[in-house]
Amino acid sequence: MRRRNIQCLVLLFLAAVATHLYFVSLSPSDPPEDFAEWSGNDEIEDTEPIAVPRRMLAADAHKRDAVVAAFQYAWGAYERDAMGSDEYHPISHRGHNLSSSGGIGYTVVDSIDTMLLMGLHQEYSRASHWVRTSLSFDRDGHDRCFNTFETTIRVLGGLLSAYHLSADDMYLHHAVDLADRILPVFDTPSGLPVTSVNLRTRAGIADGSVSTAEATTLQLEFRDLAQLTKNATYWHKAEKVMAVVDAARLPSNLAPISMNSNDGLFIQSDIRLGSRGDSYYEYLLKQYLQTDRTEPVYLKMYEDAMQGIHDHLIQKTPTRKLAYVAELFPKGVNWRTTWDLNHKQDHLVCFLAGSLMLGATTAGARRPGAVSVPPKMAELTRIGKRDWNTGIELLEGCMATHKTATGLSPEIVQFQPSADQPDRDWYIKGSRPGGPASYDAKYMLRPETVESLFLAWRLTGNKRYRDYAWGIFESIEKHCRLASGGYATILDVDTVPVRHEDKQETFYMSETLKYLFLTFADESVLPLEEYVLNTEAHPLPIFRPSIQPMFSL
Ligand code: DMJ
Repeated sequence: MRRRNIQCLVLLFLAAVATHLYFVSLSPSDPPEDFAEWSGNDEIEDTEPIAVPRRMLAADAHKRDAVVAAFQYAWGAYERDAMGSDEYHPISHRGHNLSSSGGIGYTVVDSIDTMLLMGLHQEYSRASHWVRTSLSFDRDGHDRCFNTFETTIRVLGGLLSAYHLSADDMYLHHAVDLADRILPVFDTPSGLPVTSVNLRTRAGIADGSVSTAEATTLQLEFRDLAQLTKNATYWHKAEKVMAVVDAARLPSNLAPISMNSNDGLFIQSDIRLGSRGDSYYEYLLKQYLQTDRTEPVYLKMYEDAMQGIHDHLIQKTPTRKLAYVAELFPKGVNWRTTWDLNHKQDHLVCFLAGSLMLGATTAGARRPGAVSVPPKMAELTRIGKRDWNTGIELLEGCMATHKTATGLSPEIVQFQPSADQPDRDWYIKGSRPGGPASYDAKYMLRPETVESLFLAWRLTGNKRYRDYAWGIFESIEKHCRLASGGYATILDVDTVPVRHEDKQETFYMSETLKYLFLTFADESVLPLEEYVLNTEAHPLPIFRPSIQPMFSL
């Protein structure tokens, strides 16, 4: 009898070990079956949702501090070699300005709120001193101009979030100065902005077309400034763009990537969630959230766009069923067009996974503010559940693209089988492990996957996402960190030892390290109920507008 008991115990032990090993062995490309149910919390749909009090997500202090140390390493090298320069080349130890007459704070301003969130007082005090003594927008720029979108998301966004987190008026004064210099870009026949601006002469540089993402990713910043200053001009200029885009919409509710700033219509061009398209979709949701869900017009645009994405772009690979977002190429002229599906996904698209999850728990909540962590399916609308599931699946698809020699994902992936890579159902165009690398094979310290992992962690509390984020951080430490200081782009994610390119992108300190930090920090450092993050990860507070919006349903 005793022997049988011992046998039973041994069998039970072996079964427990096998179960444990099974779950540990789940790789990014092998999501558990019925993944939505696993990650969320499915319950009977008709149950009335009840707000469940919950414990705050606590910090993982060891990992959080490692990310802070990485930020100090990146900033320290920049400060040593290139303090005040717009861009940083860590291998040649030099900076570079977008203007021959001096920097406009591209890197310094972009990094300040990360220092504030991380509690880096010494770095912050030197950076704010530079802003106080050296920042000027009285600059011509190379070829006399700056990019409207990049200047807005990095510098205006950075100044606004620095103001919100520090309450130092200096940042607000600079933000007003910069925004006033940018405002002339909206003086076009349609109201769509032009791509470039001369900050010194305060003139937009007209070139007829503007990318959709660039035109529609200025709104959080200008609306925030309007709310702070009570100057309605900022609001209405940015808002007019959304009315123009809404009027130009295609029946699919998807947005081609180019617009004509004269007539306000789409130019026949690709449809994609990657470059030149991405943050149009991101800001539909975030504009709705920014004003505390008081503007249903953005909810409608967002829901319509997400329907279009589900109808036309979301795909799964035939073998491993990896979810991804394809692109559409137009064929034909003057909109007598058929569209070809292209199974290509930019790293940039990985923002969509977290954005869909955030949308599901806010726009897709049956009762606003009454969604558990992780959400119970009864708390979400039908569309909310669809978006939640798609977000989770897309995130697994993005993680599968990290199955490379470096553990880092390439700039562009083709989600199609290739004879060279039988063990994964995607490949990098023009590249072969160990061979010459194409542009697509780079990892340039981009944030989009860790941005989605941060949101997934916050919205589920599931350690799986922290583990993924930590894996990416370790790979960055191993392959992108330079012994001489700073971090650099790597040329081919599939070749080790890696070769570097002489560039530390500004979004590494403003976005990638901030999202990693927030993933391991205490939730109270930045509660999602109180802030939206602009597309450069600058947090802006949620508010009820004191300015009367003019664009509505
Ligand atoms: C950032 O400048 C912003 O996130 C932008 O919206 C897209 N690209 C980069 C980071 O990859």
